[in-house]
Amino acid sequence: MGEFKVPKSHPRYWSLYYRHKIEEALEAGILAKAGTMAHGRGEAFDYLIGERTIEPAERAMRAAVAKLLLAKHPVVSVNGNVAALVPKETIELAKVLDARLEINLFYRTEERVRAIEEALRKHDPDIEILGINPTKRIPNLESERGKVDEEGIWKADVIVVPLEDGDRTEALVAMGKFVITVDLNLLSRSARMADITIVDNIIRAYPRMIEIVEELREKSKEELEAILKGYDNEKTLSDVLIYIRDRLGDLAKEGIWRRREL
Ligand code: PTJ
Repeated sequence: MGEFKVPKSHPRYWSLYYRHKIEEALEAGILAKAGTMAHGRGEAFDYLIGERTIEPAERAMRAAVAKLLLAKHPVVSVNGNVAALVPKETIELAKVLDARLEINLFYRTEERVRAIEEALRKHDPDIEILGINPTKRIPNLESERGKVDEEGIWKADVIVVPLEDGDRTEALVAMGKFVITVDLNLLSRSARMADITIVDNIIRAYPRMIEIVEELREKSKEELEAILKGYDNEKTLSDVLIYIRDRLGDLAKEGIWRRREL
C-alpha cells in the first residue's frame, strides 16, 4: 500500500484520508471485505447530516457516557472497521471509562483477530484485550458470529458495539445487555434495536465521548441517573430524521448546484 499523497488543500482531504485507512486495513487483514461497503454506506449517511456532530448525537453521547459510568462491567467492543479508523481512541475510551476491551467480529477468523490485536498493541503494547480465545456463545446466533469472552461481553452489563449488525445487536439485547451503538445509518436494524443509538461518525464520536467522560466524571450517581432518565432514544432518532428532512429542504431551497446555461 502506497503512502497517502493527497494534498491537505483537497476539499475532501479527510474523507480520502479515512478511505486510505480503510484500504490499508484491508491489506493488513484487519478489515472484512464487507467493511469497505459498510464504510461507503456510512459516508453516504454522513453527507446527509452535514458531516458534523448534530445535537441529537450529542444528547445520545451524554446519556451513553452516563450509563457507562454507572455500569458494573462496561465493555467496549472492537471490530475491523473500528480498528481501522479509531484504534487509539478506542483504547483511550476504554481506559477513561475503566471498561474492558473485546475484539468481537461479525466475520470472525483467527487471522483477523490477530491482525486487530496487533493493530491495537501498536498503540499500547500492554493493553488488556479480550475476545482472543472466547469460550462463550451469544444464544441463538450461529457459528463464529456469537463467540464472546466470558470476562467481557458475556459478563458485561453495558456494551458499546459500534458499526454493528442488527441481528447481533438484537441477540445482545435479548441477553439482557444494555447496548450502545454508533451508527450513521439511523434506519439500520442495529440503530433501531440498540438502547442508545449515537448517529454520528465514529471518528468524531469517540473523541467527543472521551471529553464527555471528563465532564461527567465528578457527577454523583443521582445526577448520572437523572441524565439517563431524561433521555429518550426513540425521540432522539426521530429528531435525527427531522434534522435530515429539514436540512435537505433547506439545501433544495438554497440550490447548491452549479448554475449553467444550456
Ligand atoms: O469486522 P467485522 O467482521 O465485525 O465486520 C464489520 C462490519 C461493519 C462489516 C459488519 O458489522 C457489518 O456488516 O455491519 P453493517 O450491517 O454493514 O453495519 C455497519 C453500519 O455502520 C452501517 O449502517 C454503516 O452505515 C455504519 N457505519 C459505517 N462507517 C461508519 C458507520 N457508522 C459510524 N461511523 C462510521 N465511520
